[in-house]
Amino acid sequence: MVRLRRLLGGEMIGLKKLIPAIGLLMAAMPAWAQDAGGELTGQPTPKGWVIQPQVTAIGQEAAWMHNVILVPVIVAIALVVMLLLLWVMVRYRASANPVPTRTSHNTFIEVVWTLTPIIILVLIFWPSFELLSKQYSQPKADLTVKVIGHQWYWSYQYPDNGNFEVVSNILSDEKAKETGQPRLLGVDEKMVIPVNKVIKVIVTSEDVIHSFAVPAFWTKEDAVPGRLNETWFKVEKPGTYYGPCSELCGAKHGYMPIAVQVVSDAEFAQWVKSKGGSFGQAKAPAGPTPAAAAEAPVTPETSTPPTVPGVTSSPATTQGATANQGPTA
Ligand SMILES: [Cu+2]
Repeated sequence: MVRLRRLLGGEMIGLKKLIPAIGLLMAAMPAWAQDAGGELTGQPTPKGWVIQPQVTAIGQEAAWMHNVILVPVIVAIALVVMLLLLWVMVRYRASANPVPTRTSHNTFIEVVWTLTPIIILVLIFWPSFELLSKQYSQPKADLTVKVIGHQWYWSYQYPDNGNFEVVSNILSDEKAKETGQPRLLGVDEKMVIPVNKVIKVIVTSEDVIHSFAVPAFWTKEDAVPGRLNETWFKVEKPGTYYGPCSELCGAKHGYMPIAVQVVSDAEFAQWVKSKGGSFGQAKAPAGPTPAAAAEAPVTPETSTPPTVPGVTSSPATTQGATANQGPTA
């Protein structure tokens, strides 16, 4: 007890021990909070109690912001407040301090406890707003995918590639195991996108509010019926990345996983062809490119103008462009 009193008796003794402890903790925090997933990216992993390894530049920056700035600041503040409380409770308890001081103001302390939070907030403000502005300034899209939530599955439309659609349903536990996918996250048809390309994602719903979320991309966007929400990502690493529907949407809310497969350009082209899609540019209806020639829906539109010689070709062309472009127009 005497020892404890001596320790708590002088204000500076406590602080001298406290500051290095907080410093150590802050230095150790980023190391703890990194790459708990190991080689398993894009899905929950055993002992993975921190953020998933990020595969987009925005995600990496956001994870850094969380691990290196926010968590250490939160831990340090919580520790300081907790230790101050403990110190006051022990040092100034009624039996140890029978005559309380009547001090009501201390200008120095008031300046310190006003300025310190302001400085901390300003330090957080800079990286935070920079990150926010990056998230909302979308670069020019290389590919647009329209994501539609349904009770209880997802469908993905590719308006840039002949507007084909894939419907993505959850796999049973056995099927997931067979195909080497994680339980409750495996699907029959994945959303396939090319690597290192800016993907614009238009998110909507057919029935109730769902939410399209892929933790490894740092992406979460609500799917609201009657509204087109928009987000984007540029994935830097090929692989399969999983996510859950992140808005309570009914009985099978937990059974409509999202699986995004990121592949090379060549593999993506192959996949598009296998789904009946094309690489024709919808904005150039005249002069079919070699890639566009294979696609059936484009040809009727492009062949219309010559059959009506007296009339300007614009209505047919506009119709063709709109039909192919869909929601990107
Ligand atoms: Cu849902």
